[in-house]
Amino acid sequence: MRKTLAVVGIVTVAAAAAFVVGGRDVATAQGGGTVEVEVKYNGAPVVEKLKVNKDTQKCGTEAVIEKVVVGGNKGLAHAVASVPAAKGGKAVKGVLDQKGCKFVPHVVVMSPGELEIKNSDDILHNIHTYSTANAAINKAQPKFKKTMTEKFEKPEVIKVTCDVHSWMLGWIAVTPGPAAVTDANGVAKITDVPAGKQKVEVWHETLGKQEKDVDVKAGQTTKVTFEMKGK
Ligand SMILES: [Cu+2]
Repeated sequence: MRKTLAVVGIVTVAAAAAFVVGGRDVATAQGGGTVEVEVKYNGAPVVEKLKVNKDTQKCGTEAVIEKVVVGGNKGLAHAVASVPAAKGGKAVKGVLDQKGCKFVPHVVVMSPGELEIKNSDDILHNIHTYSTANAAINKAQPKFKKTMTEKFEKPEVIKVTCDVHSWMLGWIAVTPGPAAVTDANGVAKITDVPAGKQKVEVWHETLGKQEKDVDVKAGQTTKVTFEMKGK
């Protein structure tokens, strides 16, 4: 009897999950379509390692700097896929953390506006941005300052480093249109893209930029593949 009850419970949970997914699909259909971007790279990963002798209780004794991350099926991670001309979509607030003496995520996408910068490490970090369209920032974030907020109003990809920990490197992609970052398999799903002909742009920190035309259909997923070339 108990077994039967447990099975009923699982079925109910599954039905609830299906309902949520269905609801999301309806929302997408109203807002436009989805562009599934696959970014491939034929070359080898680029990883640099550095000995660390500072704040080792938080940072560890070795920093791994991943410049080109290649995952399953030659997928390129940490690439920004965006539709820059499709303005007026849902605003996305960026959140960037400093955790284990790394910027997490390595690449954060955000709409023009506010970025929440966290310090989860309980040690001193320093936010140093290299920007041209937005004002550059060079600000200490002591361990007691768990969160600070900065404004980036102009579209731009901004390099961010920490002057306390020389290996820390991250990117802030301020995008006017919908955008997403590729995962470990090189896939990024851009949702709420207006239907019609759109230019999809892919950017990677060392492999550069590429552009492709995509015909987006409302309520549907359009797939497009990019192949980044080594330099
Ligand atoms: Cu730091």
